[in-house]
Amino acid sequence: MPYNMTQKILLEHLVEGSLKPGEEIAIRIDQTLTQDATGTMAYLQLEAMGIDRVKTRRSVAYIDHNTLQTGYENADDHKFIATIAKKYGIYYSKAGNGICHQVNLERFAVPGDTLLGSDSHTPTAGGVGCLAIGAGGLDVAAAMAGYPYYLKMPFIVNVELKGRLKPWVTAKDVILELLRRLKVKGGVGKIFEYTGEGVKTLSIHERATIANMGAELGATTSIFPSDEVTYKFLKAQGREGDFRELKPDEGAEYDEKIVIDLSEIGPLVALPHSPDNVYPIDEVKGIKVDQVAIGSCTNSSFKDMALVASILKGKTVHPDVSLVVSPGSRQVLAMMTESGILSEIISAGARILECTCGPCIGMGQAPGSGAVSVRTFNRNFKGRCGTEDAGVILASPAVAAVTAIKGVLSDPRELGGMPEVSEPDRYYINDNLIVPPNEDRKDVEVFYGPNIKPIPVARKIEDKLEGKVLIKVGDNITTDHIIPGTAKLLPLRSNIPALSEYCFSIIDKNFAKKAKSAGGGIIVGGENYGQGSSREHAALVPLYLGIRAVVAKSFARIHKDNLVNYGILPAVFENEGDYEKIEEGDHLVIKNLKEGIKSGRAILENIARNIKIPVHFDLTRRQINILLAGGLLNYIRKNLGDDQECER
Ligand code: MIC
Ligand code: SF4
Repeated sequence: MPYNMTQKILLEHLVEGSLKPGEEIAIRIDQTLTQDATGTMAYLQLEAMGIDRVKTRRSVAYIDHNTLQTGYENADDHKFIATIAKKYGIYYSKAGNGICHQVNLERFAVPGDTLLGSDSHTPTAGGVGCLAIGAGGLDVAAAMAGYPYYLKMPFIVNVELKGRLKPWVTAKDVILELLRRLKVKGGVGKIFEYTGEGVKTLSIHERATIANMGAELGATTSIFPSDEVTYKFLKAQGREGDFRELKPDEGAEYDEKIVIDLSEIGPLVALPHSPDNVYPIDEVKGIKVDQVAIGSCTNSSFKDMALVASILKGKTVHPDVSLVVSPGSRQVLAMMTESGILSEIISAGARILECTCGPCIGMGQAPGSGAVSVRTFNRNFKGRCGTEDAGVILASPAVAAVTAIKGVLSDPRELGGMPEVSEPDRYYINDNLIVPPNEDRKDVEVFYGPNIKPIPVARKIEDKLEGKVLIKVGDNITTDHIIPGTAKLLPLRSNIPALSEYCFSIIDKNFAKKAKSAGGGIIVGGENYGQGSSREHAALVPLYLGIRAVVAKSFARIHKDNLVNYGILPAVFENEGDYEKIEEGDHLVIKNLKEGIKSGRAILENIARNIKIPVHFDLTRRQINILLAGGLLNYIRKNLGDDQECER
């Protein structure tokens, strides 16, 4: 039988189940990655699993998010992660080495491998044909401990790329075109597999940009073939030994098909406050801009920087604009230095930042009040940049660079001919900021700073669930709404009690107070509740505040898994219109919940209005058992045992 690329990799890694869309499957995980904003929790959970060393072929802990050290917290967390890495046989990529997804692509991603990462943009590695999935920290800890990763078999969408991009049109515009067509929930429950003649016209970093922002579609992952372009890239990274060809078999089948003619796309931008609020540049150019930020795991490769430099060369950044540039990795920065493009960018007036996530997660460079910031990043949710009333516009590096010079949102095509920028034949290779696993791990003492507080313990589901509706929110609520990032709150990622004060603060500053005084309660949400980041803090903080259930029209994949992993019930309205029948302050009850969870359905009573509302639970058998056991950690401890560990 002919297989597509996803099926090939899944079959090679299948531990349980069959590849029928919607069925639960379990796959063996070859590699994991964590970053520092999700890593502390993931490693605390790994410790609780009582293993001696990681069971994966390779696990890497990156320091790239929480790098502003305005107090002791982030530095302490880094030391915790460094010592844990030593103890459990994990590679440790130090601060300054680069953003996890960029460094992973350069140094570790392998075609045909499975990778699980505690960051939603883990699919970036799909650029080299790796099946890379983002998950909550607890799921990643379980994978490090050797357990397989469970997921509902997604539908596989074939995106056929035809033709070739026109000058000044980039990979960013391709994924913005998909977001324009499908919207932020268009990819939920799906894997996007790219094929077609157009693929070979794209470099690995261009492919990675597209795979990266598949996360904004809500997709489980995105994957490209591994071909001669991949071989050339791996060889240039000194890793040709990792190459393996990957392509779909002749006649391979897909659940859906989308065709994109690359030559028909023009430069696009996403206006505030959603990555799917996409417009052709022609329709929106001229908007006055205060800040331009170039970087992030989406667009910070050497080629991106070289294109930016070619636009900035000999020019000066507009007097009203602050241009900040953060190269994706030290490899990129070193090559910018060697090639001279760094000085071109500096001469134009750019401010050079560390090779980290930086402004993308509001870790510095928050724009001024009411400011407009054009960014080559992947998310523009309200408040994410650190300034609640600022507006972030997502754009390609070409649009960003020309905008920085002109001071208004501009079309790079007005610059005339596009400079030729090619990928290097050899990248700068120096892994001295990656500490390899220690063979002698016995005497390693793990360092715990005073900011590390115990993780809240998941509760077992009770037969009668009741509570007050503490907040009712609309569609596409992101995990940035549930618990924001930014330089102020990220240092509290290992301190859930302190972090909990900010739950939903972007929507309702009194939420935490209300939740505490009510002794917990229920959240009501719209469609695609919990989209965006993988941060399990968006489940841990509500758990700490006593939230027992979220009732929504639909859920984003990673967040739903996180809720289940921490014993919070995700319930879905049987009839979407019933969303209107609940208001904040209503008292809700579900009786016979255990039976309801097992049968997949229950009745939610709105006591205040005397209305009965049918809800269902879209849970796999395993998720039902996790909820009944009181969360994943308890489930692993009680129900599995070492004999069920994934054999390698
Ligand atoms: C993000 O881009 O939102 C983050 C910060 O990288 C998150 C992880 C986190 O919240 O720590 C993600 O994408 O998963
Ligand atoms: Fe970092 Fe931004 Fe990428 Fe998240 S999206 S990993 S914050 S660069």
